[in-house]
Amino acid sequence: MQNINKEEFKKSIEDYTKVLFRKSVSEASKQQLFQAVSYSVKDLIIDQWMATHREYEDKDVKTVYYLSMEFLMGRALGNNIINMKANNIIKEALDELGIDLNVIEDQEPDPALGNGGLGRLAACFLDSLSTLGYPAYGCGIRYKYGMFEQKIENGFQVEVPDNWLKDGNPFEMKRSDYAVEVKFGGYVRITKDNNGREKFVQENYQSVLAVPYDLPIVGYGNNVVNTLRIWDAEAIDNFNLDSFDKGDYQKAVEQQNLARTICEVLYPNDNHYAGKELRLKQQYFFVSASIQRAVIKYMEKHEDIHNIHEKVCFQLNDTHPTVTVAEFMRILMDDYDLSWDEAWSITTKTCAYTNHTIMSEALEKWPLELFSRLLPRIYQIVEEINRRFIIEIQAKYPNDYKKIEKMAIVYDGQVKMAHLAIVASFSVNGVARLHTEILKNQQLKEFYQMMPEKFNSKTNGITQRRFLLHGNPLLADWVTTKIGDDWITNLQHISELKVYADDLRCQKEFMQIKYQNKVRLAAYIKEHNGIEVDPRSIFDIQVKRLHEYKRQLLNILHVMHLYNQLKKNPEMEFYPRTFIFGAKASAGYRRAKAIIKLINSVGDVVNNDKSIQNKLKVVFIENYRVSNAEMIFAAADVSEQISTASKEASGTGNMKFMLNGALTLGTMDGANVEIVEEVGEENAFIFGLTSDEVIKYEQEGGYNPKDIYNIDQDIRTVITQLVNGYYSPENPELFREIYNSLLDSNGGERADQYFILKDFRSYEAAQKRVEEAYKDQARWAKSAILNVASSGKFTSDRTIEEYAKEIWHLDKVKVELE
Ligand code: 26Q
Repeated sequence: MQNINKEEFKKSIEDYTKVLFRKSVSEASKQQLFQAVSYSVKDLIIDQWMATHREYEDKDVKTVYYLSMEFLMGRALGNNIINMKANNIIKEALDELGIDLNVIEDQEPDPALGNGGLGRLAACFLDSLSTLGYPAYGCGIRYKYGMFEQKIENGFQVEVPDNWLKDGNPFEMKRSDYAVEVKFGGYVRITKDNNGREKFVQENYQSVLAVPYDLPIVGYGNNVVNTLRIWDAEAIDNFNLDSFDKGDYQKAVEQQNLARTICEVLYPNDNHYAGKELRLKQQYFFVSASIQRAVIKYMEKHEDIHNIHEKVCFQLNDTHPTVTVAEFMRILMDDYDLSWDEAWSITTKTCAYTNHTIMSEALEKWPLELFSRLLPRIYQIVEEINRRFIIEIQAKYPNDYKKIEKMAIVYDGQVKMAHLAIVASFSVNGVARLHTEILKNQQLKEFYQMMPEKFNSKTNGITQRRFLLHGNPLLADWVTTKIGDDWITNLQHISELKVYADDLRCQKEFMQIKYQNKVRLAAYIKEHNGIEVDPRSIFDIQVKRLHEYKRQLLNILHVMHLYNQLKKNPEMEFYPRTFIFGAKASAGYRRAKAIIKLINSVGDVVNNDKSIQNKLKVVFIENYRVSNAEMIFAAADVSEQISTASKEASGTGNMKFMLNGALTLGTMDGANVEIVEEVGEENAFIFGLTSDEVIKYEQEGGYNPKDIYNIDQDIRTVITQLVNGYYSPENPELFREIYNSLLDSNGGERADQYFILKDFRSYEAAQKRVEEAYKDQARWAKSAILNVASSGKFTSDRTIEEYAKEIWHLDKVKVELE
């Protein structure tokens, strides 16, 4: 590790406030101090960053390029300081300057270049890659506006643009010398080269300049700094806007507009495909730039392109970067004169694909018309991949046209990106064991039967450095006092805590820490929501993107039911409970937004009803994001993971809650299955249909929720309250759509397609078990400690080791500082 000199660091901060803002430390604003501190930290990172890349070049290492439309990084300053193990010294330095590090950290905008799970997973992976010493680039887009900021107005979600770059980003580094051109549209002219071979030339295209910005990814205490490279688009400036030639002028303006729009904004869709032209432009833009650079970099060190797969791997984060396949083929054939077979052989040894969802509405299928117009050369290559693949299908399954219908890449006027990704990749993985099994046996079964060797499972993980060490310092210190600090890089060892689970004093200490974290969250809620919550009540939390399959609706319907019971019988046994929600809904997802309004409406009624003596509170935390998530996980007693079984590929919030000692209340879905396997069913609350049962119902065309509605009086009461103005007297029709979705089928959509009424009573029973368990504080504490102690499997360090060994075949490096 590098030695940090406190006096020099203080001087650096003083210098930066001067140079950047012409101010002394005492005159500078908090935001200016954040900038000065961040630049000073970046200075400390630079030598490690350079040393890492020198080592990579010297050893000519194999590198993974993690291609992702999303990187949900969260704030960098605090994380960088922690990973440099510079927390204490920097705190001291700032103290001496009269600056509070927490206040400074709070000035940083939360870089939100992602929607939810998939983007945050990419961020955790980068942290682990650096910490483990694996050579890697994250490749993505430098959106000018990230995930919108959510405001709640009168209970409704309102989206506010997230101008995260307005004060500049002190950690980024523009690399203009690495800019490349990316071409769109036009047509392909076929000519012959000197040897009579066909050459494909794209003509009359529009292009933009892709300019990379690099962000350092600091490994924990090991001098390794990898790079997150995010691309911005600039106008190509070789066109003369003063030109009198009308055609040129028009084209120059169009190119400028293209450059302005491509990186403007992140699509706020989560698990939902929208066939927008700009989205495809974004995909090709960052993919083409990343692949071009990867090839140039390789060729700087090697004579011949034929062995590039020995040094380079492209990991596709879902289908969003799948044009990688065709772009790489294009470069190999058109720029390096390889034959189809040579190019195909290399491509299929370089690309690997991760599937993150089985939700059919998330599958990317691009209309041929759009795809071929925007990417004419890429489209030709996709057609040829498809043609050859269909010949393979026919050879293997003669006369079986069903197979072609199910597996073709180009079919029904669409390009099916998942099929392209599978056919061109040497590895196809799911993100939890159950998810991978569903892929193999249901959703991708034809592909699995034809190429079983490609399929593998990599259960997701999370970084304990952000979600325990940084987010929950009290618990982190407690763990370290008990078992030492090895868990920070070897989470498996956290199982050593198990011996303390039965120890009364340890249980008390643990519950005391949980209580303090609940006090911290209660203060945040008081400040942001104006709601008073009791930190002694059970904190029951569901935070994640709002989606019907995640069933926030089941949760709030159950709250409505509890409230009805309390009203009927105010003296009933009832342990005080605070139900906490946090969720952004995609801007165009009407039903999801109605559910947010419902949660807030129920909160308004319940929280202001004196007759229930504060036993029940409902809080909706505005603008849920990485920075407040860290605090929320730390304060949770109950972790709500209640998706319809088979729908949640993995979930990663479930792991963050577990690491912070919350007990899972969940269905047997995604990684919940493996969580329960690790911690034991007696330390979790499992309910609901199994994925097999759900899949069986679906194959039979669903079930009839009216049977439940007719028989079950309590459920009927709750459902009726959706439309009788009980929670929306000003507009009783507000929740009509939700009501209808639970009882009636609609077009292709089944009634209650996510089995909310079907699982309601089972959920209620599990909630009763939660209450009983919590009353026995010793038993609860034991279970909570066992959750922390059993979370070792769910570190992203383990996940990345598996990817590195089984898919990427990377070697670790050691970086020494001179
Ligand atoms: C697709 C096309 C057009 C616009 C947007 C999209 C789009 C964007 C984001 C489609 C899907 C996503 C995000 C998916 C996602 O976050 N999936 C989650 O991935 C996690 C990490 O593997 C899992 O833990 C979750 O279970 C899964 O839902």
